Amino acid sequence: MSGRNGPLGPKGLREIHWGDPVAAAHAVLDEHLGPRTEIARNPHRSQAWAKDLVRAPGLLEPVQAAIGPDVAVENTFLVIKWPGQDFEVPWHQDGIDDRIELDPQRSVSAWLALTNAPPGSGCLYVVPCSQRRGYLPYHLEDDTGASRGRAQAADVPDGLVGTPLTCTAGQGVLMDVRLLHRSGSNRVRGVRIGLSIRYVTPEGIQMRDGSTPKVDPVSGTGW
Ligand SMILES: O=C(O)CCC(=O)C(=O)O
Repeated sequence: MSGRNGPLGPKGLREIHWGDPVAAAHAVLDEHLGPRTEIARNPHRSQAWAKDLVRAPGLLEPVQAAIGPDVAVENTFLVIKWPGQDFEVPWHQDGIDDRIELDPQRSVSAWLALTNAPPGSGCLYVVPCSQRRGYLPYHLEDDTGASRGRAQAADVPDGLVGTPLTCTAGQGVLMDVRLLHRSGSNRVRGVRIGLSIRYVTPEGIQMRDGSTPKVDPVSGTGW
């Protein structure tokens, strides 16, 4: 299960069906009526729908199968892409930035489709097997970018397209925290809502800025 491949095997990703998206999508749309594209950090700390979602059995079971029974959420990141706006998330790896470094054997990242995410909707693009190269050099996206200060992989070949991960609402993907991925702008008619979640186990997180880790345990007894 481990080694250079990481806990999700050679491709570094696993498609999942996490559950019923209807309640979560309605709750998000009640707050984010559009048409402006928005991001919200850590909704699992304040929103009932997100607290429930990070514990959904259809999600937790594959997460625990990958990294073990003691699981906490390190952060969540909600992206609501309304059509017709430029909003791209550049190539990056979820497990590293100036603040943290996640142990790839003891962490996993999830991306969940709360609405359909067909081709052209701003779905994720991934580079399967890229986790095998480990953490790559990065720089921080400037304040004007969609990622607002998040790490952006440096030295990615020009024109790298990646493999589109199209999902229907209720599907998603678990990713190795070293897997290179990005997303594009939404050019279809409907809104595209996605929730990213970083799961860690005890000792799976190292702070690079000297701060104390802040995690929200969701399962197990090791906390
Ligand atoms: O939802 C998106 O478009 C991209 C999210 C993402 O890549 C992330 O949060 O790491």
